[in-house]
Amino acid sequence: MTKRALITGITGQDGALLAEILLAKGYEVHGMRLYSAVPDAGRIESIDGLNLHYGDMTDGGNITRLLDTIQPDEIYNLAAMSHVHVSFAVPEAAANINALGPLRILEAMRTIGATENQIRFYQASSSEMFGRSPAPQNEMTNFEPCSPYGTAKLYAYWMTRNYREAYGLYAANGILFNHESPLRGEEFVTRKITKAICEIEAGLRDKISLGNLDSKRDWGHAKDYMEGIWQILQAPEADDYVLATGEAHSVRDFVEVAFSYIGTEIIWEGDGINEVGRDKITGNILIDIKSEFFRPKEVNYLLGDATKAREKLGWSPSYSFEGLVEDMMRADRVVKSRIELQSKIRAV
Ligand code: G4F
Repeated sequence: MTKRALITGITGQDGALLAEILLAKGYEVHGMRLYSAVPDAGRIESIDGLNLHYGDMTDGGNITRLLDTIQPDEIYNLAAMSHVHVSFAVPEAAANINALGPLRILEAMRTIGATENQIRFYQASSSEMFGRSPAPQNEMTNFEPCSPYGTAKLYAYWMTRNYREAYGLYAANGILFNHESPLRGEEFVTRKITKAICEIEAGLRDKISLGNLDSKRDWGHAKDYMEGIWQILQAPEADDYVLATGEAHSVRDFVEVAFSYIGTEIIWEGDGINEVGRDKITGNILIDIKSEFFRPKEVNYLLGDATKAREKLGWSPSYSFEGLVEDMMRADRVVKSRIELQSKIRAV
C-alpha cells in the first residue's frame, strides 16, 4: 500500500530534499507551507507530484484539520524558526513555532485518535540543544542550550519523548548536527561563504564579512541526513538518535577549503574584530570581521557522535567535509556562470 507522508516546512532545504527522497521511494507526499506574500517555493517548484497545503505551526486547529484530512502514515516536523542568531531578536516567535508548534502536532495526533504506530511522528531536534555541553555530544549528553532557538527546540524534544511515554504514540527525535547543501539558505554561514566566493570570482563583490571564525561545527550533507531521518521513522520502536559526521571544522577551515576550490590561498592577519583574510598572491582583503555577525551568546564547539544511529539503523554519512564544500561551490559557480551569461547577452 502507498505510504502517505506529511512534511511541515516543505519549502526549506530539508523539506525539499526529503520530499524528493520520499517521492523516489513511492510515497504520496503532502507538504505544509506557510502563506507568504513573497515567492518562497523556489526549492520545490521543480518537484512533480507534491500535494501542497497552507498551514501554520501557530494554528492548532489548522494542524488538526490537516491531519484529519490527509491521514498521514508519517509526519516529518521540519518547520521551524531556524536561524539561531535571529532567535535572539524574536524569542517569543521562536518559542511559539519551535516549542509549541510540535506540541500542537502531538495534540492533534491525540485528538484524531492516533494510536500506537498508526502515525509515526518525527521531530527535528537540533544539536544546538547541547549548547555548552562538552564535545563530543551523543544521546546521553546533557543539554545546555545557549539560545532562544535551542531552548525552544529542547522543550519540543522533551514533549516528543513525553507523548511517546505517556500516550504510547510513535514519536521520535532526530538530533541533527549542522547539515548543508546547495539549497541551504544564504543567511547560514556555509552558503553565505560559498555564494560570496563565487561572486568575488565573478567580480561582483570584493570581500565577505563574517563573525566568529573560530566556532566549530560538525557539518554534514543534508541529503545524507534526510535519508537518515527516514530511517529513524522506519525503526520498529520510536527512539531518539544523533545524526552527525563525527568531524568538526571551524568557520575559518570552511573559508579556506571553499577558497581553495577556486585556487585561492588565504593568509590571516590581525586579531579579533581586526582580523582579515588576504589573498596570498594579490594581498587583497577577501574576508573581514563585523561585530553584527556575533551572537549575544555563542555555541563554540559542536561535534556529534552518531554511534547509536550507525549501530541501530545502519546509518552513516556518505559525504566528506571536502565533498560537501565542493558540492556547494560547484552549484554556486553554476549560478555565477548563469549571471555572467545573462550580462553578456544584455551587452550584445
Ligand atoms: O550557519 P550558522 O548560522 O548555523 P548554526 O547557528 O550552527 O545553526 C544551524 O545548525 C543548527 C544545528 O546545530 C540548526 F539547529 C539550526 O537551525 C541551523 O541550521 O552558524 C554556524 C556558526 C556559528 O557559530 C556562527 O556564530 O558560524 C558562525 N558564524 C560566523 N560568521 C556565522 C557568521 N554565522 C552566520 N549565520 N553568519 C555569519 O556571518
